[in-house]
Amino acid sequence: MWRKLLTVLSAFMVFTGTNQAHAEDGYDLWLRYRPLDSVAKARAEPALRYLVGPTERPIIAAAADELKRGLGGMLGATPGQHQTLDEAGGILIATRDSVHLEMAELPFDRLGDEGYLIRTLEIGGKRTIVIAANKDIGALYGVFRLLKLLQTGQPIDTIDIADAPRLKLRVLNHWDNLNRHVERGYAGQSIWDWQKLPGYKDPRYTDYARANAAIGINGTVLTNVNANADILTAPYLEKVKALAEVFRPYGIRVYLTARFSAPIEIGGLKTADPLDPAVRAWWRAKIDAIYRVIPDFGGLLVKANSEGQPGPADYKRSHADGANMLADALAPHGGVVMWRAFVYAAANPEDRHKQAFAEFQPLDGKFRDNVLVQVKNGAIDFQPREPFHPLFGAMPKTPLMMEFQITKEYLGFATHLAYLGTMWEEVLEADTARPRRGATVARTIETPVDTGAATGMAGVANIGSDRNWSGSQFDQANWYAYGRFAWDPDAHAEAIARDWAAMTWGSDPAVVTPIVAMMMASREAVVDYMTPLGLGHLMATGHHYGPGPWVSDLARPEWNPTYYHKADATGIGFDRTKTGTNALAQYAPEVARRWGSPNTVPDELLLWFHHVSWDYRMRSRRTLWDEMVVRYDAGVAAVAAMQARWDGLKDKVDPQRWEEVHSFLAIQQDEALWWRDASIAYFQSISKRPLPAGHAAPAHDLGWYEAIKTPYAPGGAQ
Ligand code: GCW
Repeated sequence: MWRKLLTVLSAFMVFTGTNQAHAEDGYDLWLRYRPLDSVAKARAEPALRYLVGPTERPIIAAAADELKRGLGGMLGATPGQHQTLDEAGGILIATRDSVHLEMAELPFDRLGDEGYLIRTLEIGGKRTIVIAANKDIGALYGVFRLLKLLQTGQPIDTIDIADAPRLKLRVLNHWDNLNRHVERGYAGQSIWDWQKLPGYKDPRYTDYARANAAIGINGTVLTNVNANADILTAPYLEKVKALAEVFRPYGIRVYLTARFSAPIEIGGLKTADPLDPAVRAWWRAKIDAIYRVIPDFGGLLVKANSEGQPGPADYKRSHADGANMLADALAPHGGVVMWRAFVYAAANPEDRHKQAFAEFQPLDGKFRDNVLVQVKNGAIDFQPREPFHPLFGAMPKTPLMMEFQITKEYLGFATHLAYLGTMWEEVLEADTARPRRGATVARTIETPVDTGAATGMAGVANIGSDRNWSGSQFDQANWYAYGRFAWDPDAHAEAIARDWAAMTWGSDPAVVTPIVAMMMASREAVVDYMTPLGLGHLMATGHHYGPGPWVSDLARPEWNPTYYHKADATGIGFDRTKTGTNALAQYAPEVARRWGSPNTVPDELLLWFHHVSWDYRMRSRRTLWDEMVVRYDAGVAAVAAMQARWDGLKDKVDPQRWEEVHSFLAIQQDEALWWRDASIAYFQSISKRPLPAGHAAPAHDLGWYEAIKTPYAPGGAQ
């Protein structure tokens, strides 16, 4: 068989030339491909002398290109192209239908449409690395995996890996407006330069696609959920088409947001009622038109009847009525609707925590097969810590898609180092206990509701026009980790951090170990200095930059921090037990029981579910008030510890990126202190308790903190 394999091959490359080192600004993300050290290089080189693959296919061509680029960078030579593979070994990229693999008996059935395997085989006494998949996209993912092995310093002498994604839809949500403002974006403008599209396809779009394909992302929603109907007009669809063409060789489909009132705004109709035949016909025609322009269009994402967005409730119709109308129009083309469950209503006095569940859970089973309900990880809004959303596990007949926020709207924007992998892992491994114990959130989103039904995860992107893409070097890790969790919701944050650190900063353990330590402690530090012990939503108004726990005068009650912490002379916290709003009843009885008593709820969620006395005895034996102060200080101290670790890396990483991180950590230190001082000053004005011994008084009085205004903080809603 291998004779055949070795003869009918379309292209391969040998190495010539050298790789140029260049200054580091973070642009290369996890695709840096810097030269390997001499030992790793010597180990890798013999096996990698040749590269083979059917490069007439666009995705395979992209895979071959990437391999060439990666090996060229890491081994210090550029592969050249040849027509046949000789007996010297090499890399074969192939799909199941390839004649080269006819006799190989590889376990393709386990790989699905997007999985791959990588195996080292002896051919003529030489090593050949076979990257094989059912479809081309699997081969591309396999190439990225092989490159990762090299980047992270793994041996490649004998490889035997088979991997496949656990979720079907792994998409980014860009909250990008057509004027290039990015809502909750802290990394510059939108990378979509609509003005120059379709005429100019910025090379950056290709790099975006490469970076995403490297972590398995297979879809991107280009536009903000606070939607503008213009994106659905013919001129914009031509622009979207241009982007779709760039992304296609990387297995990435484009999706758009649909403004529910588009039939009125761009269609000239009088209504957008989803049961009105003219409205239905309008959407059908619009969606047919989209597919004529973009045949592999992914589908639509909708935010309806939330925060002022139009929706089916405007016509007294349900979310299912609205979603199903779009789903019916998309179904003939294989498209999906991602319908967001992030809804809460101005007029509804009910605990905001309960509103999405109350509205959506009764609709279980009422959505078409090609609808996914997209649920934020928690019931409020991407706080530094929230319990998992009670909808997970509670809608067994409806595909529920996880929505994470990669951009750090509530976690200090770009300058606070906060690795979100630990937060996502915490949510994904939480036990919903539905229908029985052990049904983690990960399990509920991974398990299709029927054979072949859609599954998915969405991440609100932190990508912008900044040279480093994400606003800071470390925020790249959140984009990276998101992709890894979307591929495998049972993945581990620490292993992901390790890979990212090695690929981004260098695989030397003296670099990786302290960086991973910084990352793993970082999110808890933010929780501690902003919202310890289950507090949440205490950020300043509108932009959410800085502390605002005192704010109580906003039009809607649930926009006010005081609504969330409910501090008064007796104590602090939101009673969501039976004596309060009973939001706990939306969880499985086992979960509700555990969280329903201050004695059994973890400290981390105490004030989320309970209003407790300032003098309540914590597990630490400290009073609640003392414990709060201790936590604020622990958060600030954790930032100082990150600074010390980073200082120790000064000579071990490149100067430009080191300086940037160093400066950002100093900003974070100042702001952590600001949060700590402002919060203590405010809560002490209510608790009237002294600070525990050894903990300093805030630098200023409460009025000083309340007077701080930052109207130009970036990323606001527009
Ligand atoms: O987190 C909040 C943000 C809004 C956002 C909204 C949502 C896009 O503050 O900016 O709007 O959630 O998720 O729809």
